[in-house]
Amino acid sequence: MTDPISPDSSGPVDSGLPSGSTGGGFADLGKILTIIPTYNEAGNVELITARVRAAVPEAHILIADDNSPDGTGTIADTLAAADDRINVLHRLGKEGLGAAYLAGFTWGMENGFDVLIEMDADGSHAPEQLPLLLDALRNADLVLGSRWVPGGSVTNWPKSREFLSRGGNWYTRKALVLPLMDATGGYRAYRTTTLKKIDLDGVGSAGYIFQVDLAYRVIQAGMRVVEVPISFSEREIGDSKMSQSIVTEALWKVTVWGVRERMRKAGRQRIRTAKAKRKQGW
Ligand SMILES: Nc1nc2c(ncn2[C@@H]2O[C@H](COP(=O)(O)OP(=O)(O)O)[C@@H](O)[C@H]2O)c(=O)[nH]1
Ligand SMILES: [Mg+2]
Repeated sequence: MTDPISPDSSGPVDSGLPSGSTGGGFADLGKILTIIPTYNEAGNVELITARVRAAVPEAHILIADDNSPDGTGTIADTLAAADDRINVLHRLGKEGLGAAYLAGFTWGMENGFDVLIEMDADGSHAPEQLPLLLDALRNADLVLGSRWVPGGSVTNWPKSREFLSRGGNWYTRKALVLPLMDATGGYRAYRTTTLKKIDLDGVGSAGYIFQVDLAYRVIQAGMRVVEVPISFSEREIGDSKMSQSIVTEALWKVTVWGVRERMRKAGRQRIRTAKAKRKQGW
C-alpha cells in the first residue's frame, strides 16, 4: 500500500474521449473508489488510471496487484507517487480476481469509501462510461455494466467467446432464477452499505463465479440490482487470464447452487403443505 487518502481536491481533466457524463459530479454518492485488479498489466495500467482520473476526477483508484512478474506493481507505485488519489495494494502472489477484489473491498471500507467500483485494467471496461454506472447507483444498491441488455455491445470478440458469455449467462439465469442478463460481467458499482449487508465469507475467488456469487447474494438479500448497457471491447494489450478451469468452476457452482435452492424451496413447500393439512384436521 502506498500514499494515504487525501481530501478531495483535483479538478477535471479533459481526456478528449467520448464521455458518458451525466453532468455534474457525484458528491451525493460519497467517496468513490475504483478498484482495478492487475496481473501482468504493465502495458495497460498507466493508460487505464489516466482514463479513470479523466472520466471521474473525484474518484480514487486502488490498483490491487498480485505481485505481477512483468513489473505492473512497480509502475503502479510510480503512478501512486505522482497522484495522491492513486493507491496500490501489493499482494503476495496470484490468488485470482475475486481474492484481489475482496482485499480491495476491505481496503475501501477501512478507508471510508462509500462506493466501490470493479473495473478491469485492460480497457475492456471504458472508464468514460463510469458516470453512467454512478448515475444509476443513485437508485440502486448494485449497478451492473451489462453487455447483454439492449444498447450493450461487445467488440473484437471471437464468436466462441460471445457464445460462452451469452450461454453462461443464459444458464445462470435459468439455474439460479436470476433476473439478470449479464451476471458474469465485471464492470460494477457497489454501495459499501450493500457489501456490508451480505456475507462475503466463502465467496468464490476466481473469475466469473466471483461476479455471479456477489450478484446472487445481493439479490437474495432483497436489494436492488440495476443493469446499464456498456460497450465492452476486448483488450488490445496483454493476455487474458481466463482459463478453462475458471469457466468450469463457474458452471459447476451455478449448477450446485441452483439444485440447492430448488431443494430448499421444495422443502419449504412440503412443510407448508403438512401444516395446512394439520390445520384442516387431516
Ligand atoms: N490481482 C489479480 N488480478 C487478476 C487476476 N486474474 C485476472 N486479473 C485481472 O482481472 C482483470 C480481468 O482479467 P482478464 O484476464 O482480462 O479476463 P477476461 O477479461 O475475462 O479475459 C484484468 O485487470 C486482470 O489483470 C489475479 O489472479 N489477480
Ligand atoms: Mg479482459
